[in-house]
Amino acid sequence: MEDLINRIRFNVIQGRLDQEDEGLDGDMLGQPGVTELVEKAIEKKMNPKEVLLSGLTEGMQEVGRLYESGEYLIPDMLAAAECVGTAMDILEPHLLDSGVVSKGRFVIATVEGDLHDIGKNIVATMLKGAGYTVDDLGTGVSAVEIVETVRAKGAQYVGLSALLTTTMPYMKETIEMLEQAGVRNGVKILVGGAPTSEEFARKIGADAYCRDAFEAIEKLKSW
Ligand code: B1M
Repeated sequence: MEDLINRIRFNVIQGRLDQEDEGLDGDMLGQPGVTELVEKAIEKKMNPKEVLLSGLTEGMQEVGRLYESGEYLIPDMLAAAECVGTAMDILEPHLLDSGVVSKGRFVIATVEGDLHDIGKNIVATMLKGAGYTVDDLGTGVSAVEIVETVRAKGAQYVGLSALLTTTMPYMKETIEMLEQAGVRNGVKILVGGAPTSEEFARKIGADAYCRDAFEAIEKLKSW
C-alpha cells in the first residue's frame, strides 16, 4: 500500500498523467501513471484521504518547492497540476463516501473580459488537493454570475483572477456587488494574477492578495 502511495507521489512530481506519458526523465513509457495508480488504489479499497494527502498533496508540495527553487518551470507545474486535477475527479466521490469533510466551499473565477486561465486552474486544482470544495466558474465571468453562485452555493471563499490591467477593475466591481447583495461579510475574498498586488488588494477591499497557489493555501490556513 505504502508503495502505491509513493508511486502516486512520484508520478505527480514527474507530471505523468497516464501510461502513455514518458515522464520528465523520459524513460517511463508504458508504466502506470497517476490515473492508473489512483484507480488501482480505489480498487484495492485504500483510504482515499491517504491517497489525497500522502500521494497527491505531498507530491504537489514537492512540485511547488521545485518551482520555487527554479528547478521546475511553469509547464512542469502544469503537468503536475493536471495529474492532481484528474486524480481528484476519480477520488472525489470516494472522499465524500469516506466522510472526509471539506475545509470549505470556494468559488473561483477569472473576471469579466479576461480569458487567461492557466494560473486560475492551477489555484483551483491546488485548492481541491488541499481539501476545499471548488466551484470553478471559468473565464470572463461577470460579477453578477459570481454573486449569484456565492449565494446559491453558500460559499465561504471567493477567488478572483485577472491577468490584464484592463480587467482588474472588474475585481473591484465584483466586491462592490457582493457588498450590495449583502453577502460580502460572509466570505473571504482572495485575489491573484500577475498585475495584482498586496496594495491593489487592499485598495479594492479584498481580504488577501496571493502571489501563487501556495500562498493562497497558506492564507487560508492562517484564517
Ligand atoms: Co495574454 N497577456 N493576452 N494570453 N498572456 C499577458 C497577461 C501579457 C502580460 C503579455 C504581454 O504583453 N507581456 C499581456 C497583458 C498586458 C497588460 O494587461 N498590461 C497579455 C495580453 C495583452 C493578451 C491579449 C490582449 C493579447 C491580444 O489578443 N492582443 C489577449 C487577451 C485575451 C483576453 O483575456 N481577453 C491575450 C491572450 C492570451 C492567450 C489566449 C494567448 C494566452 C492565455 C491562455 C490561457 O490562459 N488559457 C495568453 C498567455 C499565456 C499570456 C502570458 C504569456 C502567460 C500567462 C500565464 O498563463 N502565466 C502572459 C505574460 C506573462 O504573464 N508573462 C500574458 C502563468 C500562470 C501560471 O501565472 O496566471 O500569473 P498566473 O497565475 C499565478 C499567480 O498569478 C497566481 O497563482 C497562479 C499560479 O502560481 N494567481 C492566483 C492567479 N490567479 C489567482 C487567483 C487566486 C490566487 C492566486 O485566487 C485565490
